[in-house]
Amino acid sequence: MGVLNVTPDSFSDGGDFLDPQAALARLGEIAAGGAVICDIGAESTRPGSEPVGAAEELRRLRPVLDELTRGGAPLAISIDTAKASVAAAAIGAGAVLVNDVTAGRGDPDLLPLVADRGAAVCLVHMRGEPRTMQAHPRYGDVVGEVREFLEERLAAAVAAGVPEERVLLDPGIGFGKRLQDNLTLLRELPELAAIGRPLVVGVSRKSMFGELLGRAVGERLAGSLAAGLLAVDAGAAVLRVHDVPETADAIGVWRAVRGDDGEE
Ligand code: HH2
Repeated sequence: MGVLNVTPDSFSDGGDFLDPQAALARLGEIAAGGAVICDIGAESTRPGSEPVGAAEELRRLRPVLDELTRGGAPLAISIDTAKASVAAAAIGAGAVLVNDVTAGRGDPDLLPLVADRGAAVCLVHMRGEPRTMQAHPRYGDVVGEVREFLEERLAAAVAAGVPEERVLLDPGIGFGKRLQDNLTLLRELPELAAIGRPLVVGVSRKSMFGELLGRAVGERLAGSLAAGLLAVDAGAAVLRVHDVPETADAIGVWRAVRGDDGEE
C-alpha cells in the first residue's frame, strides 16, 4: 500500500502533493512502483496534529477524486479518513477501502456507511487522539491490550453490517505508543495475526527510527525497509509505505528466498 498525502502538514511529505497534478503524478508512480493499493489521505494524523473539518478534507481531495471519477485509477484506492462524508465521496469516486485510524469510533456513521456501500475497512489501534496520543502512553501488556481492542472493533464492524471478510486490522505503530511498545508489537505480530484477519502495518519513516537510530525523517528508508520486512515475515499482509519501489524490491527478495511465486 503506497501513501499519497494530500495535506500541507503530514510528517514526511506534507505539502508535496497538495497540487492536483502532483498528486495524480504520484498516484501513477505508486502504481508503477509495484503497489496494489494507494492510500489517499487529506488529514494528517501525525502526533500533535490538529484535526481538520470534513469540508477542508473534501476540498483537498476533490480534484483527485474528480480525476478518479473521470479516468479511473491504475490501482485499488483506499481513503484514509475517519469521516463518513469523506469516505462516501471517495467510495463514489471508486475507493474500495476505508482506512480509519479511529477504527469506527470517530464518526458513528462510518461503519454503517462501509456496510451499506460494500466497501472494506481497515481498523487501526490508537490510544487517545493524534493531538495528544504521544503524551505519556503506558501499557501493562501492550500486545494483549491491542489484541483486545482490535477484536472489539472487529465485532463492532460486524455488528454494523460489515462482513468479517471485508475487515483488515492494524496495530497502529506510533499511535499512542512508546518505542518499546512499537518493537514489542512488531515482534509479537503473530499474536495479532491469530485474530484471523489480514494485518496492515505502517512503520514507514516513523519517529521510532528517529529514536532508535537517530535518523531524521529523510534518512529512515533503511530502517523502514528492515522493520517492514520483519513485519511481513511475522505475518503482515499489507505494508503501508511511502517508498514503494524500494519496498517492492525488499519483498521481492523475501519472496524469492522463501520460494514464493508472488501470486498471493
Ligand atoms: N500511519 C499514518 C497514517 N495512517 N493508517 C494505517 N492503517 N496505519 C498506519 O500506521 C498509519 C495510517 C501516519 O503516516 P502518514 O500518513 O505518512 O503521516 P500523516 O498522518 O502525518 O499524514
